[in-house]
Amino acid sequence: MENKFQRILITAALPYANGHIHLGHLAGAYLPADMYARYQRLKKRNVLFVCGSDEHGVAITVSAEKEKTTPKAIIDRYHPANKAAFEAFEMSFDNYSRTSLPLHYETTREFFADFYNRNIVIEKKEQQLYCEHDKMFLADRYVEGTCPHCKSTQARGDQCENCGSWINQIELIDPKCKLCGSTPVIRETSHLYFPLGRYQRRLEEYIKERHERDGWKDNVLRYNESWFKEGLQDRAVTRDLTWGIPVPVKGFENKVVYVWFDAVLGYISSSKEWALKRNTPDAWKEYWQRDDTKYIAFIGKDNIVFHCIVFPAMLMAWNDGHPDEQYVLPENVPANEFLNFEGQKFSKSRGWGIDVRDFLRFFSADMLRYALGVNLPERSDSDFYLKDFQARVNNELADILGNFVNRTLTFIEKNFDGKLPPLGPLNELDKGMIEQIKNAPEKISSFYEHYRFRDAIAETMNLARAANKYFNDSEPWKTAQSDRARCATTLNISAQVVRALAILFEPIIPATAEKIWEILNFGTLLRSEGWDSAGELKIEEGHQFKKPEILISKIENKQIDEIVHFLEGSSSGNGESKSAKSYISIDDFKKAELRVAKILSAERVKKSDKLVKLQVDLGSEQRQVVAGIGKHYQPEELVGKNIVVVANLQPAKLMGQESQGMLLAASDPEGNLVLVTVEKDI
Ligand code: B3M
Ligand code: ZN
Repeated sequence: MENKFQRILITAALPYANGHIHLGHLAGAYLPADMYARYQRLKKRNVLFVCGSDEHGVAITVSAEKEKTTPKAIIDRYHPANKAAFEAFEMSFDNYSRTSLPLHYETTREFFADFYNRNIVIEKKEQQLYCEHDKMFLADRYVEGTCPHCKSTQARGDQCENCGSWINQIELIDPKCKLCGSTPVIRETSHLYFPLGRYQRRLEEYIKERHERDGWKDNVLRYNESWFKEGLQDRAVTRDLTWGIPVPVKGFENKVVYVWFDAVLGYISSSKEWALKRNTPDAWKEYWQRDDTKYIAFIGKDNIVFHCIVFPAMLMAWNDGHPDEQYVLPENVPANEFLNFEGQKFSKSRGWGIDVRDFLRFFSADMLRYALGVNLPERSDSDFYLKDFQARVNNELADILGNFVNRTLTFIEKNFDGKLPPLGPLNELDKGMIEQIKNAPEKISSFYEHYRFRDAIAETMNLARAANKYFNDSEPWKTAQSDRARCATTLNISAQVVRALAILFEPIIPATAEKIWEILNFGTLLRSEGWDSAGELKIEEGHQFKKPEILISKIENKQIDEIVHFLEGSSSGNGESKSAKSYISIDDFKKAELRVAKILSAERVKKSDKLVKLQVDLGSEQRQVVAGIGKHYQPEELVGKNIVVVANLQPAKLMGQESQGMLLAASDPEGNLVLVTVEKDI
């Protein structure tokens, strides 16, 4: 870190409070942000790390409509749930706020009114999509259609998830109202616009300068370049909705502020709330309004334009009019790509993926942090497979780190009464090991400073790996008999490495690091020496350790089976999505291609008592369909039945087996599945 900086401000994207956060969210923004914050605190830097729930926008109102409840009920359910999930995952936020707070309304109004008064935000008439059936303008996610850029058919009125473009809704091809499915008409309405185009040149310079100074990631630079190439356009920052922050401008009181305008300001509000809670109401300014603050914004790739272009432009606009209140702009925006789960994109609507709170019912936060961390989608999308997860935990966390800590302390317990033996004359192996501990903090630091978290973790685990090798090569179990002083030296150095590992692993697996400190019998005061001290031999001869305990227990196959069962149960339409009843249009229904199929053969999918693999004949072709009916039908009794399948469903992989369609079934009051069959061969 450049010396110029006195403080580090860290933000992680504010997740919408409209659903549970899942593993993909963690890998995108939260785990890297937390590792970075913990690392910087260990470096003794002055850190403020804030986040909170994003509680406005159509993401919330659409969820409310689906669940037949109010937006308020939705945010009041998911805000606490997500806050708790983050806590369980050991996120070390200094504050986790929410954008429904009055404090946040004030911040947003202050910016908005200021922009209006200074003629930055101006009124324009524009063409918008209007649904004549629902009698409303279709803001953002209320309309879906084909993306004009990548031709994905699931683009929304504000953004295409597939290619990341920020869309002007009337550019959508074949738009449809999300509520009733009908084709909207174009009507004129009036909105307030933020003149993004006016800031293009300055934004390009800003990014160039920060990139030269702090090394921005290629994926982030590429996105921004494509934005600049297209040319930045003025953007409407008001919406015809009732949910949101009312526009603080005369004549516009019936509209609300566009969610992205208020969401990015949520970082500032969260910092204000933090300051208020500690009774230093102005302390937030030290982070936001001083140019010796280094501000790092962690996000997932779909939020790049808002953090690299929109938010900086808003802050520039503010700074231009307020010489005494100069906000810092992000020094870097290290956005990650996406994480897939078992080979497929996380999808709330398809029920694919796993929520953090559910995962943590089965496994510890540290196991998840480690396995996600080694596999973060830093440069490109990456995959999370349960089998990999198990292997990482067992072969690395348990067999390398856990084993080294355990064998060192067990050996000292048995041979030296649990006290640190003296360090004698050093041989080459000892010198090599000491050299490695000495170099480790700086080497790993440089990865953290450059947002290379996967490399930081690999390098940290390498130190534990080297320590195991040192222990093996030194053969203390032999020298315990033949050369006690030699044996003592080996164990002294090994114990020093254990202490180094407690420090260096803290950003990655904080609860395990805490356990190591406990076993080392170090009070908080003695641990407070920080990151750089990991390279030194700090434990004094004679120091009494506690009785060692198993640090990380291995994951058995049966535990993986349990979570797989759980996932099979939750992806078949149980739970929350059940209440999500809303009408579809006849056109929607026509999209589903229902075909009668004869079952030719059926067999169980290995390791699953629920899934059955069927070969079916559609008349014109044969297909493989994987269905969750194994608890209700024996494979033999299925053969020959005429069933109904949705033939044009996107193929999916279930436990590694491709399914090229979905069969129809219904459940009786006891929860037994009954296949929908056709009486005759047709
Ligand atoms: N809530 C989008 C998301 O959850 C949005 C991020 C806001 S960051 C200020 O992905
Ligand atoms: Zn697109």
